[in-house]
Amino acid sequence: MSHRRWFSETLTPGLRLSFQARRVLRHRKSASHEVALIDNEVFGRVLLLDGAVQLTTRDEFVYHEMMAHVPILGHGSVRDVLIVGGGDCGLAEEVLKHRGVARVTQVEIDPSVVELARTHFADINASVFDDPRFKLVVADAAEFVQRSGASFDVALVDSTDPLGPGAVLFTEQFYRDVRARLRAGGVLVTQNGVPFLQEREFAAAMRALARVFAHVGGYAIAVPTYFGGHLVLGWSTDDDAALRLPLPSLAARFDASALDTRYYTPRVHAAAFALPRFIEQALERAAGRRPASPFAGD
Ligand code: AG3
Repeated sequence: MSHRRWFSETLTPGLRLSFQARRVLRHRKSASHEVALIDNEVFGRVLLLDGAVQLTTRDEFVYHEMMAHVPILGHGSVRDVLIVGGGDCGLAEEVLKHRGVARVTQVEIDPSVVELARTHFADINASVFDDPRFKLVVADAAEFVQRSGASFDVALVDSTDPLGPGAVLFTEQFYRDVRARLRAGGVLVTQNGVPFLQEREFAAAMRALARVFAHVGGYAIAVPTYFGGHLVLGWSTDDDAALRLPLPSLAARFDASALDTRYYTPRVHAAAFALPRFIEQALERAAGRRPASPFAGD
């Protein structure tokens, strides 16, 4: 019999996804979150914020590669990237692998998450802290995008789910303020949860995005510890050129980037926009139009 403690994701009423802790590395309330960091036999280090899994050492590559490389390679000439949230800095690491990226501004509300990740997720973020292109701003991102005069080619919202401090990052006003910070051809990618379990939240966010941007779509990824099936990353832009890029051009960009990936490939990039029907329909209903997609003309 083991007496090791179990930690649970409690995001969905009626369900618990539990991880046994070989070690509890941190469990306390910060100013904005209940933070739990444990070491688990299967997934390695597991970070939970307010009872929702944020990342694990074992499967973080899926989410971080797909959130970074799909918009950056699709856009093709990204210089300035805004990251909203992303306190573990695993996303910044993927973004900074692109040599053409000149500056990454990351706006995170909770510095204790950054400090914790710096100690315990060094294998996925150590390079970020020595990179002169990386700038961390400790602030509420909703306020930051309202008052900042900076411009970005890509904005990535690496948020928690729409509860607590993260809720403001799913509002129409926030999306309008982000849009105002994007250059022509700019793309916003958002964390939009697992539609199978979070259909209402997914639809609400897509509805808000569709009120703000000319083209709204999404692409699906499979992250083992985001329970409930595909997680969708939202894709919003006023210029859908990046979606119409032929696969051979994308493949050429990928080769030129010399990225060493474990999930992302140009084919996976294109295919991820082929959404399972229930997700595509939910998106279409919410947006009031067909999702922006490389397959939109099919
Ligand atoms: N933040 C997004 C986690 C979303 C999980 N939600 C869910 N399973 N419904 C990830 C932080 C990684 N940098």
